[in-house]
Amino acid sequence: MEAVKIIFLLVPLCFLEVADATGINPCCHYPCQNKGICVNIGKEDYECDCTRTGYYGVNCSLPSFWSQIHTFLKPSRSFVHHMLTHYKWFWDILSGISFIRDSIMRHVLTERSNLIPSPPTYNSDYNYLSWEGYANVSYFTRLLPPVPKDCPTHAGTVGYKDLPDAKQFAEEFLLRRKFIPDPQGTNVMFAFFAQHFTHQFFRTDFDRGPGFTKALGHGVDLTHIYGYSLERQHQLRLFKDGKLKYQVVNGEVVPPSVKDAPIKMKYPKSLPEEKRLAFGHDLFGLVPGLMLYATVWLREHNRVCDILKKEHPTWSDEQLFQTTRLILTGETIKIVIEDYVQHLSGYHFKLTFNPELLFSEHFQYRNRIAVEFDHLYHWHPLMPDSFIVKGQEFPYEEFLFNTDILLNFGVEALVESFSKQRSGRIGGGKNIHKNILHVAIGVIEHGRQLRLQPFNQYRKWFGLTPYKSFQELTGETEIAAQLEKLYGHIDAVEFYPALMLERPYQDATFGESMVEMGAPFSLKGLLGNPICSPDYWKPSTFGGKTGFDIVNTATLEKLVCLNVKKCPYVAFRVPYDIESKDHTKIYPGQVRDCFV
Ligand code: FL2
Repeated sequence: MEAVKIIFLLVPLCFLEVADATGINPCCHYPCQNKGICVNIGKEDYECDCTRTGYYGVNCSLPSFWSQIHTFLKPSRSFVHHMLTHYKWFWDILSGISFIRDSIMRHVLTERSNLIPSPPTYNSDYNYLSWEGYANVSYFTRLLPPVPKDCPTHAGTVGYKDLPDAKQFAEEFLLRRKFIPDPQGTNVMFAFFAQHFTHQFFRTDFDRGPGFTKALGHGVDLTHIYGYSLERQHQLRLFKDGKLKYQVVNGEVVPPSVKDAPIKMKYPKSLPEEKRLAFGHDLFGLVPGLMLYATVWLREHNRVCDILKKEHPTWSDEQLFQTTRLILTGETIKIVIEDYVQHLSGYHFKLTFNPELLFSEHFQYRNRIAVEFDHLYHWHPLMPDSFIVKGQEFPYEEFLFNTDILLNFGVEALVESFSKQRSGRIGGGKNIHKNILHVAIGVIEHGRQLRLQPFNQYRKWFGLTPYKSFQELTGETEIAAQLEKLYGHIDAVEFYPALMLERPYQDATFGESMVEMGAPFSLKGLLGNPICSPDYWKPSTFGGKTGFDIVNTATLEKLVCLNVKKCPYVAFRVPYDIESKDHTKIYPGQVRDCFV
């Protein structure tokens, strides 16, 4: 009886074509559901290609038998998220049983990665599949094709013709009034890690436009450490024992100055040459937090070179360098999954980096950075109002491009200070410091130039239900009403603004969409790395068991503490009293034992 009812309901729906004689490109209505592909036929007609969507019908809206079963059995995302972020005792037990832990992790990785088309599909100039779009890696890829140029509104057919001014929008909804601390206890150490790590693959080529990238490796290639051209890499290398160039200042190993490694770096004209440090990434002189990570990774590189050289005294400089680079790539991925994402997700389930989990699955070891991932990752609310180093407060003006902060305070002091300073909450709005608000404005403007599809279209792509109202999006009424006035329709809300203004999860850094959209890109990028493939993932790739062990036991704490004299407090969250859950309580002078 129930099934008959469903069929009666669905049949009229599915044959209801988007028919209008208005001359509007019918694909502007997004008629094709469930990832069906909309193809124009003539001027006013269209066809949905439902191949392998699990749905059929004119608009791919009729589920196959298995799709119905699947939908019926699938728990909602927010339920899964609730489970994962609560019941610690339960996850402690599950995480302790290795085959269960492995099955869950395998499930997480495959489910998430399957949401990312691989090989990649569209880019900002090709809203249909093309060889150019596939082969031209100067483009960021796109999950969803651009909104057709002939649509009546930016969102397709709904919403107002004119969008709110990006600057006014940012000032109204994104600008920080009073610092909102992150409820998960995220610290500035995390914020700088995010910035340092992601800038290896987010390098928009503004000369060509917001759809282009200068990071042609499209993933974790460590070009931010080694330079993005062979020429740059060679300038940074010592050509002895595989090592990188360095200098010793105040008894500390730090990156070389541009005198010793003459490469192009972005610094203000006033900064003298000997204070200009040389990094793989030309912008890493911007903040001491980036300089800090560059210094730590430089030391780590040279430390690993020493270890490899001891085991392989006959190896050339080149082989020592290349093998060390692969080891550091592995360490990076390990730390990102098990420390960084572990913290960010707030999950009690213990995440693991184990490429072998995917060897029994169909998985493509390749990655292409999507422009949506780049936009989503503009986490500028993380940045605090000012930076506290050893009790001394630095406003932005004194902090930016200040290489003296690294040289005078040293790695230990910076790590300890950044680890104890709380960062801002990303989601929920009104938390971007005025000095960096222009970056968010830029993202909104680029999103428009790129004709990104509206937020709800992305919700659907990621298997989430589209929001039905502005109240549902923001979880309140005041901002919701203002947004409604500006956009007119919930289906017209833009991608980045919605991610920032979505109601965050309870006591969390951000809301459902940031997790559900960020995780697939992130995990695909991490596990899609060639070192995770069956032919690479073996001890010999990393110079033998010793190197492989370095990868498999890497942690943020070891990364820092094996490269300093006295181990500071180092974590991605501020220290807190576990009993009282009080994130603001800091143990004065908390110091851990050194590993060495
Ligand atoms: C945005 C989201 C993530 C990482 C970077 C940017 C992210 C990745 C993974 C997960 C959560 C995230 C977790 C581990 C997940 O997918 O679990 F927020 C299912």
